[in-house]
Amino acid sequence: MRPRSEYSEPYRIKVVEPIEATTGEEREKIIKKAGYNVFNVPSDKVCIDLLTDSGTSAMSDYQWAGMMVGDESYAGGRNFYNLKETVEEITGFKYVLPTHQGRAAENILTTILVKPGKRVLGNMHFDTTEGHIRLKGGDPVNLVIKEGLETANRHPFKGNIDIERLLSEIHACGSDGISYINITVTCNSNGGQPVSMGNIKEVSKIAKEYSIPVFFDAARFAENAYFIKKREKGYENKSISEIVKEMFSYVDGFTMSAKKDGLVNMGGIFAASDKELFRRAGEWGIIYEGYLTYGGLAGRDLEAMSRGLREVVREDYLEDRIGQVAYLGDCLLDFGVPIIEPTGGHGVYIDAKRFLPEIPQNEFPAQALVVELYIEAGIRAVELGTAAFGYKNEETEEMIYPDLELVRLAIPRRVYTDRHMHMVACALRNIKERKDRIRGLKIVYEAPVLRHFTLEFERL
Ligand code: P71
Repeated sequence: MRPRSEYSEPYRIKVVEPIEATTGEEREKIIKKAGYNVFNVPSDKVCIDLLTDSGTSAMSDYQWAGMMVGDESYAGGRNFYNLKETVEEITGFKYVLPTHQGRAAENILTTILVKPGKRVLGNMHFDTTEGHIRLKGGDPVNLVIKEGLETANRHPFKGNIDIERLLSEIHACGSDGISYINITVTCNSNGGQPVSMGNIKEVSKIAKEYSIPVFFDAARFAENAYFIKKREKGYENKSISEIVKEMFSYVDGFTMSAKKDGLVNMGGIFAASDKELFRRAGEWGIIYEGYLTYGGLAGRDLEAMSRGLREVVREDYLEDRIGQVAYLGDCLLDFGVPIIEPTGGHGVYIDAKRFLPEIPQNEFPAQALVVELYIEAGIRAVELGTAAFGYKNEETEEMIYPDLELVRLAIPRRVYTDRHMHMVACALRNIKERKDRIRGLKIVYEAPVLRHFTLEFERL
């Protein structure tokens, strides 16, 4: 194993959590009983859990210390004011509403901005955002650049919005036909790919011209800023904080799942610059989440979030974080495992179509690989392919398959070491050696909505 760089992690470890070992034989039984769906596997039967980077990160001693100074007053607690001050300092937004997680902030935003029958334009809306837009009668439209969907294309900003397509959407339905524009930074759905400052600026300029509000889905804002610093001309000597400030200066507000770059296990934020819009958001916030100064969270959670947001914009932290993701990607490429390149901010995405070309999409190649990875080494990944996004056209009864058939290895922040990453790569190398013997799957149980959480399969 080669170390990833001459530098080491910018932290040392004070508390550890044991990982219980299981045998391959046990895992065969467990995954069969789970209907070949890793969501049904108890987490203590998982060795390395890469299901998600959301809410799974390790808090610092400073964040844990903050939990002890939680002010649990119903209204006006001190931790809310700390959070508000932090958010204003980092993003420039002074109207801040805490929520219990990201989708709750999306619920509020879509409730006030989505007009039935009107479109919401974006690079690629995340599932929960898309769900909320549709629930309010809106029409989510994805306008990511074409390079964003080509897994081997090494474009530096594969999360960018296609400006030509954006303009033709606006010309086709007029600004009245569009509720708002939503830019997801980084773009989760195609590999945690960043959006460039140039693209954010241009989208914002066009939106202003047509009086369309622009919001960020800011779940991974700091990781996006790091890529801008590393890849965009003119930003190499700017600090992460300066880049973050500039990014947020181009939008009218944001929703944020703080479970990612907030470095907390639970929490979210809604923020906006317009006082009237924020007042309306607050009205819904009170009904859905709780009073304005706690939004479904305990005071101690607000303090941890406030401290996490200050830690996440540190460059040494980001260098280590994104470096670890790139390291896993490099190990996999060395072993000849096809992945989305370049690697993004929060995980490595394996291209199952290229890895298991013999298994057709109707036999769930990405899910079959998720199952193999669990059996091989107790590693839990998540399928982002036919199980998650395939559906039947109700009129024609025809199955519609997604373009991308991916297995996501999402990496929790500050949780696993490079040796864990190396073990993941070795497990995939072993699977590659016996991949001709891997069989596809068929569905035996399926729920009507969000089926991938509860699907049950049998091996073919
Ligand atoms: C991820 C998640 C968590 C997740 C959510 C739904 C199904 C499976 C896993 C959540 C996001 C996200 C973006 C860009 C909003 C949310 C919702 N991601 N925007 O990637 O990535 O945030 O979970 O706090 O409600 O595993 P929330």
